[in-house]
Amino acid sequence: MKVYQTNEIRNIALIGGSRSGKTTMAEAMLFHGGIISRKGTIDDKNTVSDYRDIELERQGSVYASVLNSQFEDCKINIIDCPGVDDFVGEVITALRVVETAVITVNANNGVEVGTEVGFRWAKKTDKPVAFVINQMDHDKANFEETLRQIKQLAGGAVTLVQYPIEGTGFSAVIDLMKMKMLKFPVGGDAPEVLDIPADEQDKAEELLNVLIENAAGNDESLMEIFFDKGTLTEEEISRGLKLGIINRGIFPVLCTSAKNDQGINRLLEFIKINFPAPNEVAAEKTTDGKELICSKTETPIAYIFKSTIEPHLGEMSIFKVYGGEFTEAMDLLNPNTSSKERLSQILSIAGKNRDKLERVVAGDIAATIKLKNTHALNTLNVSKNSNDIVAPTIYPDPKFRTAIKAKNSSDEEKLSAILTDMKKQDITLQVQYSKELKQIIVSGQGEQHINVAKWFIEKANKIEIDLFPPKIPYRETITKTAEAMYRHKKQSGGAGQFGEVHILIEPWTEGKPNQTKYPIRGTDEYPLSWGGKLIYNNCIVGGSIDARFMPAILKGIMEKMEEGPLTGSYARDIVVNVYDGKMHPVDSNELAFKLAGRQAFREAFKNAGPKIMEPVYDVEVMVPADRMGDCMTDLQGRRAIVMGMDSEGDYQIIKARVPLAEMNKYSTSLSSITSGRGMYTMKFFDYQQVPVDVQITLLKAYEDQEKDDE
Ligand SMILES: Nc1nc2c(ncn2[C@@H]2O[C@H](COP(=O)(O)OP(=O)(O)O)[C@@H](O)[C@H]2O)c(=O)[nH]1
Ligand SMILES: [Mg+2]
Repeated sequence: MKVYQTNEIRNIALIGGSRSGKTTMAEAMLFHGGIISRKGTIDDKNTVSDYRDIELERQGSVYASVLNSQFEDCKINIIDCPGVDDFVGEVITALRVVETAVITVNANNGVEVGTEVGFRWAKKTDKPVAFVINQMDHDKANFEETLRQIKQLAGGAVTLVQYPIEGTGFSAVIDLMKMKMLKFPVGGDAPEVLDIPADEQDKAEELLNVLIENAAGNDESLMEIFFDKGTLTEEEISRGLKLGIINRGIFPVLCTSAKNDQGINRLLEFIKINFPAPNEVAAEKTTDGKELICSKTETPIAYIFKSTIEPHLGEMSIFKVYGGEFTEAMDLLNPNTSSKERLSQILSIAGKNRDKLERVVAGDIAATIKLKNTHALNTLNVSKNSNDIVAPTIYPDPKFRTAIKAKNSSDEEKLSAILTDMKKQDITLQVQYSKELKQIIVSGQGEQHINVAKWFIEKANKIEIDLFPPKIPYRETITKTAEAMYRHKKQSGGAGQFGEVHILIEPWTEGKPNQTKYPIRGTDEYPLSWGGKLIYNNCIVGGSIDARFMPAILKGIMEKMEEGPLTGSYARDIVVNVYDGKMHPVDSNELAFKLAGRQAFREAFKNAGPKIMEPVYDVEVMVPADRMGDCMTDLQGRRAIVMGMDSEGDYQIIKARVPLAEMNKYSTSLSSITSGRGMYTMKFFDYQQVPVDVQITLLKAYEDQEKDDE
């Protein structure tokens, strides 16, 4: 395969509504570029892009597929993304490495949730956007209405560069840059270029003027020419258009039928001429803020933006070259893991199709296999040359958590291996074994995201699993002082056991002086791995307990801190003063004091106004204004405290604090309240005391569970 130079490369992401035709469009683009000789379809389950079993079964994309096509001397790398919001991680992955987002809009449905979500992410990542109104062949296609909705979504920057001729089905468009009519031959291929019919002339000229004004508006020198001559040449329009596209001052609109292969050839040409090359947009940065100049003469540096696990090949790493050029067999260094790697092969990929490349230059996208310790979001440098690390892509925090367990305990090991593999290719899927909860917690972007994980485990790997709501990591603490003593005594037969401990416990607060009614002879401060502290004061007078037993008492207390007396959760923020006790000349030993310490602590804790604390999250919800009331009612049912409100366009933003225990399946509820338009983020805020009624319920649940365990 040919080696393309930086200025001959265009990188695009196909994003937008589910079922708007992204995958079909990618297929048509590959067909036009001669990458495939036969076009597959979604119905026949043979597209290049949706080749994974799960995608064939769902008849829709789940993972972004990296593909490539060409137009004349230009290589067009295409990342075909899933449209469902739960797979937004793939959209973010793609937007990171492309210069332009192509948002497909279904001409039957107009702007959909997926269109809005796609546009929002393109805005967040500051990416240029072009809209393609697809499915124009459909009986119910409504170009004008769809265009109106796109303008409503994206504003005045929306600029037509083509429009369909009405009344003939979809067989021709007027192309404003060319000022020609493009007539589509039946069965696809390059359009016939004809003069604009007389009855379209006025409309075409009117729209051309809008296009020219928008194009000139992005470049002062063009503005001058425009004022001088009253018009611009095709080349001049193109120059202004490209600048406008780059700085998001223009969102061009084209129209196609991906299924019938109409308008695709012109779309590819438009991409080549008017979309920015990788070196024509803002430079990427390293973690130190250094700009990486996209040129093949720079030091080679590449960024792995995605990994996939391919049958028979193992982990495939897909990368974009941010600087320099890479050749086969190069020695590499991964500065993230300090791992030495070798670029055994460079592959140009399109779904399952792979072509070997001997080199790949700045701006291009390619893949490699057999890297030892390199995964998504890592940087590859040429051996020892540089320690620059490309700033990794930032993904939204997970929104949906579930606990997972193999139905058959003999599958546990296999399950954890599968989860590790899944995590490698799905960056927004998080898997964590919680030692505290003794559960494996899987979290992702929504219920559908988790269901895909479930599908892989159950269908592809044949392991039966249960999913259930995760336990909540509660904390226990005390609110007042309390004393307790415990005597551990066992004297049946042989050697006995004896230990007696008297303690006073107090709540600990940061900054409060460490003092108690007993004289402190020694103090130790233990920061706890689960947050908060334990202060251990030795207040023993007159040698009532030997110093050598003090660590054993602490050990007993710690055991109870790890499995708090109320609900078995971690306890925190407590001062323990050991002020008295008794020993037996023969029977006292460490075990006896450990048990005495443990029991004394448990007794004191119960009398010290114990309370349960729960994790509370800062939640920010974005809802369409007309669903605000329902959304508020739902939040109130979740014990939310509203902290503030804001608005953004047609959306309201609610900021609230919500206990984690109440956030179970929130993404699913919000989605149903807002018909999929709502979005939210959540971040841990702090631990807060649970209300009395909740505490009572939790205590009872723990008691019942303890009884069951007995
Ligand atoms: N009539 C018509 N159907 C289309 C067109 N493009 C895609 N489709 C159909 O719409 C459905 C969804 O297409 P797909 O490419 O999977 O959409 P994606 O979810 O955006 O990737 C499939 O049944 C396609 O055959 C088109 O231009 N015209
Ligand atoms: Mg698709």
